[in-house]
Amino acid sequence: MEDISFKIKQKALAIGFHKIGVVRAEPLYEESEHLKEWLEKDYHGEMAWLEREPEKRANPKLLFPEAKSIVVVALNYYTPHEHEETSAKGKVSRYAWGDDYHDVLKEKLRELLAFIKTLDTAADGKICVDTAPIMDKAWAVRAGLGWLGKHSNVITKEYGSWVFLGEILLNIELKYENEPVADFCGTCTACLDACPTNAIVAPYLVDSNRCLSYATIELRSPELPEEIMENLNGWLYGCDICQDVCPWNRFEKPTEEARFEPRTRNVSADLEEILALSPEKYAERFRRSAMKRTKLHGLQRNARALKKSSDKSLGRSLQTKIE
Ligand code: B12
Repeated sequence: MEDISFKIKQKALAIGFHKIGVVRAEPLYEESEHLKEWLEKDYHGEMAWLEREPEKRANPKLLFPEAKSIVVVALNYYTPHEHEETSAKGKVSRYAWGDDYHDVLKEKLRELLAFIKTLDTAADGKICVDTAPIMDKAWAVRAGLGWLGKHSNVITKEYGSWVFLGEILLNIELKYENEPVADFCGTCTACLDACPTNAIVAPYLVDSNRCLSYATIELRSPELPEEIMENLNGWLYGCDICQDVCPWNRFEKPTEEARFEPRTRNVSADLEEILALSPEKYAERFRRSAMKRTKLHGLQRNARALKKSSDKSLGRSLQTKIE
């Protein structure tokens, strides 16, 4: 068992994961209480899928009954590029610049599971990345990959919070030796202070209804709420403000994963180009990209909102000039 756990960790690093931890599969009692409270406060907004079977989301054995262990991984997605601050373009969040992380992580986790099956022929597992009813961040914290930041994302000492998370639920016992990482946020409130819509309603607690990332990605309404539109700060898809201001992200390191390098014109997208996109062109440009999640009408809604808000602020600045 000792040997298998060690070999799995070695292989995971060889496959390209940046951090790995192994934990016992068991119910997440404390986290599930927080999840229930969060759902009761409607902090999940229109993400109805988060209401479905919350007990399964907090108990891996309900998701994969044979589960005994969970292999948790983190993959660095930081690439050394910056956004352009111009009203003609819309900012895309770092996590969506390159290829869809779901595909990249699942491919790597499949390779790792296949390797585990060579070590123990009785081994079987379930791969989870983001969309599965499981709490990726809670397991990353339990596995000692990092701590839960006040912006509610997992922060690692080595790569900051620019990491994707994933798991393999396994039907074999392994050696569990991960020490939880202390919370190094301390008294810092940079993320809470910087969020233009006060979506981080309390340390570690995000109200999605106020979050620019939620509004630009998950919200399906034909127009963005007024308060969001007035505070878009140039974001077309997703939002990185709470991470950009985090002092722990000064330890960011470029990833070796070439598929996370930005696609052309995908860091700051030209708004006129987005508004002129046909469904065919859209499908071609965002093939195997996480940006597909908001669909063409969502992306063009966001682009219209950005144009409207920049025209408004232009109007305002011209008005002040006249006065
Ligand atoms: C729903 C969701 C969202 C929602 C809601 C975000 C949220 N904070 O929950 C929205 C659409 C807003 C969102 C946005 C983003 N997301 Co998202 N999202 C998810 C998803 C699918 C579920 C998260 C979840 O369960 N939320 C429910 C709440 C209740 O759980 P929680 O956030 O862990 O909250 C905990 C704390 O609040 C804690 N708590 C409550 N009170 C208190 C008090 C104290 C004192 C303490 C210590 C703790 C505590 O209890 C809760 C449970 O442990 C996960 C994938 C997954 N399956 O887990 C990805 C995931 C969290 N998202 C991810 C990313 C990258 C993002 C964005 C950065 C993308 C972007 N740049 O636009 C933003 C970040 C916004 C933010 N600051 O959270 C990554 C985060 C990776 C990391 N390093 O942590 C994940 C893990 C996907 C992945 N597999 O990589 N996301």
